Amino acid sequence: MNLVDQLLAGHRRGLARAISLVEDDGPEAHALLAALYPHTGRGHVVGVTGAPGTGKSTLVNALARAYRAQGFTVGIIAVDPTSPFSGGALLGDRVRMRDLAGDPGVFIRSMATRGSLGGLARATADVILVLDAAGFDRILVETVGVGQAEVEIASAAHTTIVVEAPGLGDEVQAIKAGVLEIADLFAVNKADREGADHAVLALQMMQGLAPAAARGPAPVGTGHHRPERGRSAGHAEPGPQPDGAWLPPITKTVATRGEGVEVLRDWIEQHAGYLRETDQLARRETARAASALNHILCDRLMDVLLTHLPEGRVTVFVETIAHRDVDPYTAAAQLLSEAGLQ
Ligand SMILES: Nc1nc2c(ncn2[C@@H]2O[C@H](COP(=O)(O)OP(=O)(O)OP(=O)(O)O)[C@@H](O)[C@H]2O)c(=O)[nH]1
Ligand SMILES: [Mg+2]
Repeated sequence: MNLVDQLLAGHRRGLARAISLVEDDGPEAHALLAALYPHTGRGHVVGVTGAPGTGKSTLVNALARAYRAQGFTVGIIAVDPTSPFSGGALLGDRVRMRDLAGDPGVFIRSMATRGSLGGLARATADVILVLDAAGFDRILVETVGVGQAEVEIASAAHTTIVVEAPGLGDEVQAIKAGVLEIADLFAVNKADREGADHAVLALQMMQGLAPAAARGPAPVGTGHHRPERGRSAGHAEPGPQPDGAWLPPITKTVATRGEGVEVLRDWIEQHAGYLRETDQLARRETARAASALNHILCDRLMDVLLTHLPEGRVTVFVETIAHRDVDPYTAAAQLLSEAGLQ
């Protein structure tokens, strides 16, 4: 049986091999992805992002269990742009392995950067395709932080959960990172700790919902704030809005105890339904396709450029730009011209 057939038949050995292949990004990988592509598009991809230590791994673990309880299969990808290791060397994943090990309905893969962050985003998108083709119903992708690479990785997800935790200067972090733009759902994790309600209120205020005094914070796992008290026009319920938009719900969770996690899972499913029922899914798929093609073209064009230039030529220009002897636009034009590409 060839690798594609093995993978489509759900053989684990094939899966692990296929993932290693696409991580290495050789010609074989491209042939494999081409063969798998017609079999993709079924799995729902959930990005889980947030500041270090907010409990993303624990939450992903708990979500995987909540999905397994409903019979869904789950692929997990842990992306750590800061770690030089890959292949399950991350602490959070060891915790996870112990918990979910031996369940054939769960597959876990850790990925770390070996080259550029852009390369990591590309590799992550490809591994998602492999897990999708292998038939995993839900694919959970954990990324640390909220930098450019994470935003790119989030663009590969259908549903993005931003995880906040009390005591991390949540408001400042959230606003700085522009999480409102990428969040479909908010999880205020570590809700067993002081300050969780404050984090919920801060998020609600960022969403333009309600002066803090008007409403009490929600108990763990209710899915959102209490909407009744002090409610007036403009204080919308979370989820789908009359104008077709989606207002990200805020769920308090205690990932270590699994509290609120089923509510979070159900919100993911609601969001998936919302995407299907509106034109949003098609729009996201188009955005994903554009981003994938963009990455590949950038990589390829860079390769082409480099093969047309003498070794070290780009570095020379970098130095001259740094010394202010030339500006980057002129340098780029010069390099393209030297390579015969412009
Ligand atoms: N009190 C409390 N601790 C939690 C909760 N969830 C996670 N933790 C703890 O927080 C610590 C960090 O959890 P992780 O799941 O590794 O957090 P993470 O966001 O994946 O961390 P990085 O991947 O390093 O960014 C661990 O010690 C967890 O046990 C929670 O709901 N309540
Ligand atoms: Mg983690």
